[in-house]
Amino acid sequence: MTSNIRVAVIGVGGMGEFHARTLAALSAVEVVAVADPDADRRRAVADDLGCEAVADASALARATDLDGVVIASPDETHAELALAAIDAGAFVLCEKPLATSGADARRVVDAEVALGSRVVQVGFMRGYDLVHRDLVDALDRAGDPVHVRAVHRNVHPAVRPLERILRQSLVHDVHSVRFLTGAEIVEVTGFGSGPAGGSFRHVLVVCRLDSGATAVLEFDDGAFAYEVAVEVIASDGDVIAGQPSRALERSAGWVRAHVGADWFARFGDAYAAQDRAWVESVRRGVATGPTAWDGYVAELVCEAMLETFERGRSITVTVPERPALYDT
Ligand code: ISE
Repeated sequence: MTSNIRVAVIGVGGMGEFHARTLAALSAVEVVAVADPDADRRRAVADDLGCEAVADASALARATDLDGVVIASPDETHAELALAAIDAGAFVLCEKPLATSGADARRVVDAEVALGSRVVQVGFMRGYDLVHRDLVDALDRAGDPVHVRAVHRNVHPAVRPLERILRQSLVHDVHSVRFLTGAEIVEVTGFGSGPAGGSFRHVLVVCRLDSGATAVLEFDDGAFAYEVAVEVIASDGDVIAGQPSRALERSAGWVRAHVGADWFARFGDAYAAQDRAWVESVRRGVATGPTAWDGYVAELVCEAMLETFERGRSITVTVPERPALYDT
């Protein structure tokens, strides 16, 4: 493909607007339309980018003159929009979660398999983060992963339902465990604490992997600052990836460093690198990065995590056989 790639962005809330602006700044890309149910929001972004503002997200996903569609709308809409875009012949960058049920995520996988080519990338962006890439390099020398400790802290003033915490936040840690170990999570046991009323602030999920390794996902939704850290204990060494180091300010009896309260400060570069990689894959004609299969398996683990909290016992995750399309 030599001309500019034509892209639409569906959903221009925080994340979608970031994608739209990041993509519009790339020389090889033309953002031709944005969709959002909020008329003021879609108009503001469209006016800034000089593109069309569309109210009907499904119609935009079905448009046949697009090379790529970015899906950053509410989670429940992801799978249907991805299916529509695949059907219309576009490449897809879909924010996580790929779907809000294993069955719907599987429909996306099946659509790709029927097409016979990979066209979907799921927005698990940590693999584009320098610290995580460093971690992967170091793991090559550290031997076989034996245990992963994934720490994830958010600053959410309002209590989120557990289902949102799992599908929007812990789903990243599930993906981290999978891509750092190359193993599947086959059993989960969940523990939660505070506040009362059907959700939790702290969520702890202990996982058993099919390699024999273990993982623990530690999540806090009411933290003082945004943080993602991961530690892998391996057969020949340990690898730890914490917060990237920031300038230390020493004054008036304090030593402090800015951390930030949201993920853009920590992962802005990774999101931008992910978007550039996606554009490159669209130009080359085959999706790269985290696959629809990764999104599907992560959703199966999310369903099992919900169940462990509902039933108060360990839940087995059965990962079906992976289609050959996802072999490389
Ligand atoms: C958010 O949607 C993200 O994708 C962030 O990376 C994650 O850290 C946060 O927990 C999610 O809510």
